[in-house]
Amino acid sequence: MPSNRTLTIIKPDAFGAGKAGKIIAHLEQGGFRLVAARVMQLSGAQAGEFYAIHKGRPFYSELVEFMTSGECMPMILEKDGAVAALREAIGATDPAEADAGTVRKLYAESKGRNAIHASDSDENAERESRFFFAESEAIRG
Ligand code: IDP
Ligand code: MG
Repeated sequence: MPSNRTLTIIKPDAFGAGKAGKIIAHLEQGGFRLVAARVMQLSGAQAGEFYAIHKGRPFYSELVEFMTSGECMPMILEKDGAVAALREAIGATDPAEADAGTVRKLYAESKGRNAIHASDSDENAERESRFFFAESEAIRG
């Protein structure tokens, strides 16, 4: 996974509310290019494994329940310095603390139901991308 790619998920709150198109347009206008995308509903096992790093945290079961509550949209995005650029574009975890113009400020409801996921390192971007996509599914390798 080149370091100009990262993994995002439009979460069930935003996808279910029909905000996927607006969020993708916002990201494209911010210079991100869509490399791979799918629509799916996560099983409890999938959400638990994806967020295994948070196992034991007080919000873990709420997070797994939320992430399995409806369809979501995992995507691989490409931009120079993609991981840091996307973290900046989505804003703080809690939309109340997110900067103006960020995806979470614009589209998130709460700290839990916060519209979008973004990988936090190149290593996790690689792991998370492989969680959802085969290497052959990401265009241009
Ligand atoms: P991040 O998504 O900004 O990287 P993390 O701390 O990695 O934030 O937490 C992962 C996800 O867990 C958050 O996006 C949010 O959906 C959920 N979460 C984090 N903290 C809380 C909380 O205090 N209450 C409820 N849900 C939370
Ligand atoms: Mg995180």
